[in-house]
Amino acid sequence: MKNKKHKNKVILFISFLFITILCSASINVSAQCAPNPYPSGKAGHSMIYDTLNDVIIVYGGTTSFVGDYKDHSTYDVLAYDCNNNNWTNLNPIGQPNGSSWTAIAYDSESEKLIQFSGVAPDGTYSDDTWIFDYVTRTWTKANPNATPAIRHNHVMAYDSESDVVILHGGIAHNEYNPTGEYIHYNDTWAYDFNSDTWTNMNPSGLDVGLAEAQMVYDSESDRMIMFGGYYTQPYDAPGPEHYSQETWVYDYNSNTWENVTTTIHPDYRIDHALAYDSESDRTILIGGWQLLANSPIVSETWIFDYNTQTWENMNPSSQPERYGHQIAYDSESDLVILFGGISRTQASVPYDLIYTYDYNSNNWTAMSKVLCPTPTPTSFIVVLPMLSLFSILAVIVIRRKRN
Ligand SMILES: [Ca+2]
Ligand SMILES: [Ca+2]
Ligand SMILES: [Ca+2]
Ligand SMILES: [Ca+2]
Repeated sequence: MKNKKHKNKVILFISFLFITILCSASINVSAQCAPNPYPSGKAGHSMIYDTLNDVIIVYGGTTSFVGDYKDHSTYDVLAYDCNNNNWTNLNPIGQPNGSSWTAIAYDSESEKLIQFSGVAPDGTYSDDTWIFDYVTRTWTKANPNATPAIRHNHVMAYDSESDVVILHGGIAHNEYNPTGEYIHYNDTWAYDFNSDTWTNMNPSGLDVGLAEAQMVYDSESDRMIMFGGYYTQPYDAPGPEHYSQETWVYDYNSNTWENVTTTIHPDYRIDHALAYDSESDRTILIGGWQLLANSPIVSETWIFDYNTQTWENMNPSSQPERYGHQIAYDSESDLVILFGGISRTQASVPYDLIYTYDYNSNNWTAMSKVLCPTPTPTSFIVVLPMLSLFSILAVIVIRRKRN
């Protein structure tokens, strides 16, 4: 009888202990947290939204402008899930040559990320085309017969109606040109992943090449929307004539560029960011750098509607001041996600916080930087009192049964 009572006590205590462990474990599982250490801030990185896997993919970029930015270049491939405010370092197999000021696009039909050229950490370029697969986390070098020339600060976006990636412009450093000048490209190319083919489109309408512009695809209108950038080197030459404050629209089907002129539009700029909000059918422009202005780093949120051919300055109540950042539109969450870039107050180490913008409410939100807890003695602060509480309860229950 005494043995049976003792057995009951032991079973009861083990049950409470088991429940306690389960409870404390479920606290950790449900916590929304970022990998610890949190990813470094970046500038000159590339960013797209992967529609199939509902994640923002961040590639490359530099983590610091102290000394030569190239010394701080990374080949990181990071995935950000806005629903859980969670980062994952994908630690891919293989790596392209270009890591900073390169361009990527997401082919949603083939479920592949396409990357072309850009600057490597040793300052070299290549005309490689690389393909990233999110599922296998693998980079594979494509082998097209012809490619665009080496370059950086070009733009790329994916035309989902025609299933091709469109590339425009960019520049290449003087060491690749016998005359010692920067090479400024005014070409437009199309890449088809399925046939691994680059085609020089030789379109009509745009006779200047733009570097450090931004371009997105308006899927409702089936048009590429490009804004800003500069025409000629050097990029920091005096005079606004170097800079574009034009809105250029490319139609792959008719192979034409169109200059959309509007009375109200953003001022000239480089290193701004564009994204296309498909739910609202609007192109969103954030920030940028106006070298010749009194406040060169821009804090602005503009909206372009190709259907009505109008720009609107949204003037939200608060917004991040940025350049060298990137934005991408998470269509599942209907939010624009901003990552990285620098400002007047943070000029050498890029920002690592995520901001979201909702066009429908015209509202910017800074996401909290909640780190996953590391397994330190501090976790016992939670577990120990819970254990003690359950032990006391167990003793009370056993004593009541005994009486
Ligand atoms: Ca494709
Ligand atoms: Ca449209
Ligand atoms: Ca929207
Ligand atoms: Ca989402």
